[in-house]
Amino acid sequence: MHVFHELLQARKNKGAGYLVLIDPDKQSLDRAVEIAQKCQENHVDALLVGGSLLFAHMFDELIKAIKAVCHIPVLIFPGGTRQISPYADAILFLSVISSRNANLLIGEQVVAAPIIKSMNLEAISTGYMFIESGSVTSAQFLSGSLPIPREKPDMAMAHALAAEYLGMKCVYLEAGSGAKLPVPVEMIATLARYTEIPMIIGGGICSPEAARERVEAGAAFIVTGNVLEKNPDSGLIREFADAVHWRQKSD
Ligand code: 1GP
Repeated sequence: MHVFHELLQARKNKGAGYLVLIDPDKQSLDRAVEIAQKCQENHVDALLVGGSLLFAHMFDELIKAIKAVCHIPVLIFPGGTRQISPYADAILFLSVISSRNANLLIGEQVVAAPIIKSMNLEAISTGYMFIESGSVTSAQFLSGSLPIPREKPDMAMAHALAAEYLGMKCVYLEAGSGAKLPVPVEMIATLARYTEIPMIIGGGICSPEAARERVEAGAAFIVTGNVLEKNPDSGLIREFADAVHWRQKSD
């Protein structure tokens, strides 16, 4: 079964899906594998691997090591064309639709596409948009683009609708890793009213309650990164999973 289809099934059965981001630059390989294992044991639906930069020379090794101990899907969440690996199950094929920089909209994708094809990786077409989150995040800074203002849900909705009409499979509203403020609930609710493609919401989500509020507003998938890097506690992972999987009570 294709990874995207599997994720949509998880969403259908559980209400929403819970994804955990593992940034290779934020911890050692061993610790990353340990977090991945805990995620699998505590009902995380899939892992994202990637980061804004990539200092660590262990991208392939990390994914291989995770795949050796985890059967949940591992998706690449690339900060650039250096972050492509044949060992992953799929890649979020991002186009930064909140930007007006042609390179981020189509240039990087043209470089990456033949590599992805040669690796036979599943590419999940994703409209990626930065949402203002209280301060400039690494991803926003590196992209050199302005985020969508947080008090303008209609602006985000128009971008998501454009992504849908362009045939993208999902949109990703990104407040940025470690964001002061997560994507506003009202913005998610507006998108849910007008668009049909699934919404991935990430950046600055620090509590199960914040995750749940966003799911209730219409998020299809919730991503957390920092909160578990700081405290990779199995109980906390399970609380997040339970909050996101509102249709299913965990055992
Ligand atoms: C995923 O970048 C985020 O979109 C992860 O953000 O590290 O703030 O959870 P946090």
